[in-house]
Amino acid sequence: MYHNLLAIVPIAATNYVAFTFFVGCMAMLAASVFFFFEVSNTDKKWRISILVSGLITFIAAVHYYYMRDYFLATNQSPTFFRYVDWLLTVPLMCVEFYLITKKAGAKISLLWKLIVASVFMLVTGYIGEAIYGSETQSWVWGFVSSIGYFYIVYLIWFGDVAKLANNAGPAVAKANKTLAWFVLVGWAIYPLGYIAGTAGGLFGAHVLHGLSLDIVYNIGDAINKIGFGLVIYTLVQTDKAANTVAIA
Ligand SMILES: *C/C=C(C)/C=C/C=C(C)/C=C/C1=C(C)CCCC1(C)C
Repeated sequence: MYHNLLAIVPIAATNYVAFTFFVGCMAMLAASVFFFFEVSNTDKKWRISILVSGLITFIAAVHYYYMRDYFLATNQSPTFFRYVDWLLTVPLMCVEFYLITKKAGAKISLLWKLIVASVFMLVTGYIGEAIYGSETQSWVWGFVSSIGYFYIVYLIWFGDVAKLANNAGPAVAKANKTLAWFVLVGWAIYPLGYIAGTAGGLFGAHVLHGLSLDIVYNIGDAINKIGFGLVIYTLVQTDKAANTVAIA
């Protein structure tokens, strides 16, 4: 019986789901340490932005640690924890948009629009993935969820976020453009995974079976959470360089 005392479950070489949970956790942790240390190196006006970048990856790291455990113990997708993670981190990504456009006059109501749209997108997505995931229902919930997604895309590409970012100087405008591509292309990984991996998603084709959906989501998270933070970090560096030149 004593082997039960050993809490470590080995990860088989071909267990790609567990592998991506493990590597994802380490990558998120490393990114968090980097962002947290950089806070003190950062000009006051950008500190909260860098801190939020670190919080996003740190919250993900903790969830990944838990999801890897859950998966190894049950061999099932940790869908619930996945959505709890997203429900915390995606609104924080909305906060990043608010923070970079605040100096150009972004109002708190803009932040709320982004947050409400993201929560709507995630709650309806969860219903389609975990509660009513049948052939006839999952595509309906996926469709409804996409309304929230496209509203966010609209705000960032053409709406208030884009307008304010373009008035906030070239560094912010450029960062917003890059983040907008992340939201349009990087975030699209999730609905594409959903379409391929749920029963009613692709006219019932269901090409991605079971746990491979986790691999798709894990890759999406690594790109989007760490990438997002690095765009903010680059913005801060660009702004610093521009100010140094101005003073000299
Ligand atoms: C760090 C986590 C991020 C950036 C998660 C983003 C998730 C999405 C953009 C999910 C979108 C979905 C749809 C647009 C429709 C189908 C259901 C979802 C929730 C997968």
